[in-house]
Amino acid sequence: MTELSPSHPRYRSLLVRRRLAEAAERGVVAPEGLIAHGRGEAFDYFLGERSTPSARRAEAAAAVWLARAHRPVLSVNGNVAALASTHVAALARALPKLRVEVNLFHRTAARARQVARLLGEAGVSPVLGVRPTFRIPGLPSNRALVDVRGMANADVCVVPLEDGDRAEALRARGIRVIAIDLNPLSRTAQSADLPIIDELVRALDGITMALQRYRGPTTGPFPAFDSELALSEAVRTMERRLHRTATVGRGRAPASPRPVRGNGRRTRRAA
Ligand code: PTJ
Repeated sequence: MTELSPSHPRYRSLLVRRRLAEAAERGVVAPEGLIAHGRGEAFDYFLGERSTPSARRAEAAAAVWLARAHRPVLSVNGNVAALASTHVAALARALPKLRVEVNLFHRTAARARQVARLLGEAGVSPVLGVRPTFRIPGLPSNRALVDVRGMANADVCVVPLEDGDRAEALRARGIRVIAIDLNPLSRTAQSADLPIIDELVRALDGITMALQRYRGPTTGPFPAFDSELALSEAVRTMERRLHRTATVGRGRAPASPRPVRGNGRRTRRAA
């Protein structure tokens, strides 16, 4: 196996890739999950590989929604388990009422057990979703298979690294959806009540820290969140960075990019 040198400029990224590749060999991550990661990396590159102020505001807002929820649930797929099991466990410790549920698109019973085992080793207990007890109506994929103690009856659900249609199906059941997705153009991000456009680990840690600081009420109404603004701010950040890169270094002073008009929805595109 190629040895990774810490002096490599993209050492951290190489480490994460290796971790995912190994998890794919063990069957925790679906082969498609590696492709999904590459897409995420590209968007993170555009964002500057850091949490933007807008993402931090979204994480703080998500913490308030989760603190006030009666039955909050965090959905975990293969990529999430491989990349962030310990961060999921830290979030569950900060919010003991949070239920953690395995939910797989490329579902097999063996993969569900493996994902649950990784979460268990990180300290998550209980882990729901290994033996689904309910099917979300109108959703043809295996993502419909959920647990009555978890997602089927949640009031707030965190869905990181999704593939599109489940956010809409959850919302149709009256469940508030918090999405974590680096792609502000994805259908999940666009249809979520509270899209967090940030990298998974940074987002989970941001929510956990905000929860640890939170001293407000743990019941009551959910404060409004402007999802369209959050999406357009992410698009603008990417646009600005790309514009700067395209002009600086070619002897031209960077001019201000043209502002995104409207509410960012003009960039809507299905993932
Ligand atoms: O484990 P399974 O069987 O449930 O399958 C999981 C995958 C990820 C394969 C499945 O959900 C899928 O195909 O997802 P998509 O449609 O590729 O969407 C994943 C989204 O997550 C894309 O918009 C990526 O940009 C984004 N993404 C990838 N890695 C990260 C990310 N967002 C935040 N943090 C990341 N590390």
